[in-house]
Amino acid sequence: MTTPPEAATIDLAQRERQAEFDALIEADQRIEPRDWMPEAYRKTLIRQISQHAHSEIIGMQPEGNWITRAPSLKRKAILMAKVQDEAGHGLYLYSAAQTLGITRDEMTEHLIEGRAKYSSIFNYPTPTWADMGAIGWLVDGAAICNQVPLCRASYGPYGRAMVRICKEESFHQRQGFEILLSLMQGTPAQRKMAQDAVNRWYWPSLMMFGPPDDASPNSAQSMAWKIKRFSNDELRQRFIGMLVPQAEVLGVTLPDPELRWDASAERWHTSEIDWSELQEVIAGRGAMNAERIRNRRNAHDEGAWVREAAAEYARKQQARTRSSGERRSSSEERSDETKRPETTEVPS
Ligand code: FAQ
Repeated sequence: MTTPPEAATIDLAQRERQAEFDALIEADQRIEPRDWMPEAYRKTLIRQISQHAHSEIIGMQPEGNWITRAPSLKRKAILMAKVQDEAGHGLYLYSAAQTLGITRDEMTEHLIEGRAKYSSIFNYPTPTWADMGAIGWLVDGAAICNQVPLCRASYGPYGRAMVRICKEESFHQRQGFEILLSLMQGTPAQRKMAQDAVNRWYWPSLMMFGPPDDASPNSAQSMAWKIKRFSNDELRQRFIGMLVPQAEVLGVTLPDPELRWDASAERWHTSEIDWSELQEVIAGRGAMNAERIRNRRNAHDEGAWVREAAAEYARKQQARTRSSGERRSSSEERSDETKRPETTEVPS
């Protein structure tokens, strides 16, 4: 059977586009929204970027919970700014995902219907002020470890969003460290509160990097496409290496009696991570999953009038710009007509 000539042409064009895409990836160049990309690459990016955006948006809740109860005006102002930054990160990331052909409405719908994933870490409760310190130090610390390499992600809009986000995350991590340091220099009750928060957030923060490499179905392809630059386990190891000296400065104990540097293997030896806990939380059965989604859905419903008002305002602005544009172009036409005899005059 012979291939019809049009099919052969399409096939050739497809192979050429794929070769161009592969060459860009190979040369460490950026893929931009205008470029052709394989469908699976586009879908993977939508999956990862939208999950990331949802994480930032849901991630506002555990700390938002403490804004009214922060122990001083200064702490309140700092926490409010941090939570606002997270909203901003979510918006950059939704915008990056939108360049791939999904709408913000679709992503929001997936989230509030409980169909979208977001980071497991935000499904744990925040019962004490020390949790704000532990979130900053451990959760933002893990986020930085994971996200600095994403600044070099092969997809341009994602990489560029990550550069701005990482600058703010490093400030967030330091403010968390500073909360814990103040508590550790305080009364025995404050030190106990700080250690208790570290005990509760340490293991979940290690789980943020995802399942171990041999159980991570997406890693190999995402690394081949240079979306991810390091595997989940490599980043987890790097994170532990960052925490150990910082824990010493703080005077807190990382809650793993087996934690030690294994010089022969050149890696941190840890106790076995409880992967069943990660699976349970990802499946929606963590302590706070239902409440986080309920709050997000309520906020979305209660914000309907704001979206309607903003859309109406945008519509009116557009109509005004259009009609003043029309007025301008018709008056330009008139003034062109009055000028025409001068400019077109042919000297005799
Ligand atoms: N939680 O094959 P892999 C922040 C899912 S932002 C929930 O290894 P991949 C800032 C995964 O999606 C924190 N689900 O997947 C902040 C996949 O499911 P799918 C968020 C998880 O994509 C701080 C399946 O398991 N950061 O903290 C988790 O190659 C403070 C198999 O996993 C990002 O999103 C998990 N922990 O690697 C805000 C960074 N782990 O989609 C407020 C960007 C895995 O096939 C306060 N994302 N899953 O159905 C990434 O780097 C990657 O997507 C990973 C997962 C590393 C999260």
